Amino acid sequence: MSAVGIAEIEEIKRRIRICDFLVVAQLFLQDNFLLKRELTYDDIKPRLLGHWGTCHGINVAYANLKNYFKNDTDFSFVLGPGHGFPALNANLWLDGELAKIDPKATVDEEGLNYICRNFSWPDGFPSHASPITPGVITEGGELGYALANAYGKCLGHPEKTIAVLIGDGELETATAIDSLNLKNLLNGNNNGKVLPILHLNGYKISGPTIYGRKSERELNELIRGFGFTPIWINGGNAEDFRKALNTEEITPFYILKTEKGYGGPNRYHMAHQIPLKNPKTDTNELKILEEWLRSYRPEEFLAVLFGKEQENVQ
Ligand SMILES: Cc1ncc(C[n+]2csc(CCOP(=O)(O)OP(=O)(O)O)c2C)c(N)n1
Ligand SMILES: [Mg+2]
Repeated sequence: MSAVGIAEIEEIKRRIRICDFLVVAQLFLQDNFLLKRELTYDDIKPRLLGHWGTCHGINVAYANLKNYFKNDTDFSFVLGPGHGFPALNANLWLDGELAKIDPKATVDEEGLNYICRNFSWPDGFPSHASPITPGVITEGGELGYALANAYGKCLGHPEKTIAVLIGDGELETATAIDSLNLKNLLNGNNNGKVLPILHLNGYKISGPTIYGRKSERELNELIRGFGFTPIWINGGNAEDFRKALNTEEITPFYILKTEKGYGGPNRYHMAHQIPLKNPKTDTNELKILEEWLRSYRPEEFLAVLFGKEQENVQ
């Protein structure tokens, strides 16, 4: 496939911006989702529960992969860190996938309000991916199985390509690291292709990851030792992503390097879960939250989005 064009880069960036905004809106807001007026304490959910830190990286991977594989109906995406559910749900909502199984999740203002209000909410969406999420058959809280699932899905299906996003903390689990050996079982023409993507954001909950602390050379050698070719992708860059996906290497292993919580408010942005604890009672935090939400310029893309109604926004 060719290099990524300027228009496509703009589309990818816009999609990431929409989804990042939707993540923050789901985590914090119970009203005023489109910021049509100034935020007030009443707009904030009473109990803040969900995961911020991993979400931007998921949105980057989702947008770039979706753009690249848009004409391949045999492509699928497996998401390891199920705690990144607000990002997954944002993408599924945007594409109208959620509306197929949940008629209230329409791709319009009402549907947006619905997914935001009901995230991590009694009788609403849980904080992690779960069987009510399209394409999810397990509870998404346990790390380690993504890669093995993808290899299993490819077994006997040469037409399939499956990209798997694996957290760098997740790769510390015995299940995940040992699953790299499955590559040796799936060689040949009878099986599909798995594209592992390590989400190297350097942290797992509040601690550093082992892979984040290894030198680039050490990590490359580890990956080569499993028989893969390491290919690095700078998180924010669509050209790098496209170049990486265009590789002619037969066994690529992608390393998507992002800053945990990229785009979040200063000082708090690396938070694994909620970066601002008290926007419901603290004026300063409420102000930071409002600036953060407005930094995605929701009024620009939402006008375009709802102008298009149900159309698939690439
Ligand atoms: C098997 C297992 N062990 C521990 C946990 C607890 N846990 C939840 S999230 C998390 C950190 C995940 O870090 P990483 O895979 O790097 O994801 P990200 O940084 O993208 O959030 C851990 C250890 C878990 N969910 N599953
Ligand atoms: Mg991590």
